[in-house]
Amino acid sequence: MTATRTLLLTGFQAFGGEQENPSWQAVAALHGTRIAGHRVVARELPVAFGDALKALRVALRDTRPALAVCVGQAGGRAQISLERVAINVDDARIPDNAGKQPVDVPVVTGGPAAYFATLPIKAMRQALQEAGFPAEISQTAGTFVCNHVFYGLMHALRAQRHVRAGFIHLPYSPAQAARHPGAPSLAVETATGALRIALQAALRVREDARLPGGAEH
Ligand code: PCA
Repeated sequence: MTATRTLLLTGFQAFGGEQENPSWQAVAALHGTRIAGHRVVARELPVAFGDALKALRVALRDTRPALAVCVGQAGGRAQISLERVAINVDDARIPDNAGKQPVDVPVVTGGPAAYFATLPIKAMRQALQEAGFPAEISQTAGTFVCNHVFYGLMHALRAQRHVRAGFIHLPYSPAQAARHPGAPSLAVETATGALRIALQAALRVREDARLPGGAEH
């Protein structure tokens, strides 16, 4: 009997004065479903430097996933951002939910400057766009808790190259955007459907498509 392979998804708690976080709403909706023969397990992470990574490491240990994708909210962005690179720096503009505000400190002391996602991000973008979802490659996940978790994820899996991993940022939900005049938004059900398509592509595509084009952020 072959054990069912696991797809670990994480989303975040609300932060920065928001009432909700679409990243958790979208991944929670996929919890317990199957994507390309994989069982989806969703976990919620605190928006707190250090504690978020502890919770992520516990989730990785518990689930031993074949694919691990962390998801966060990027208020102000209009498209689903497939993140290319995690950098070894914490530099917070606002305090996290535990009141910590690290400035210019490494995520992992002595770690490499950056890790690339090991997801086929160009093929994922293509699959999303063909299905009608707004999607782009992003060259920075910022320097707040999302980049911290993305870097910690790639660092934790650095010796397990067969486990693919990466990070996806979602726009505000419409409820959030209503409190930020002019900010773009994406319905949570749309984000959930988009994640399913992106993850299917991530599980099916072995070698990334060589398609041109990054993004300005
Ligand atoms: N977005 C924040 C942290 C949690 C989240 O959903 C970020 O982009 O760093």
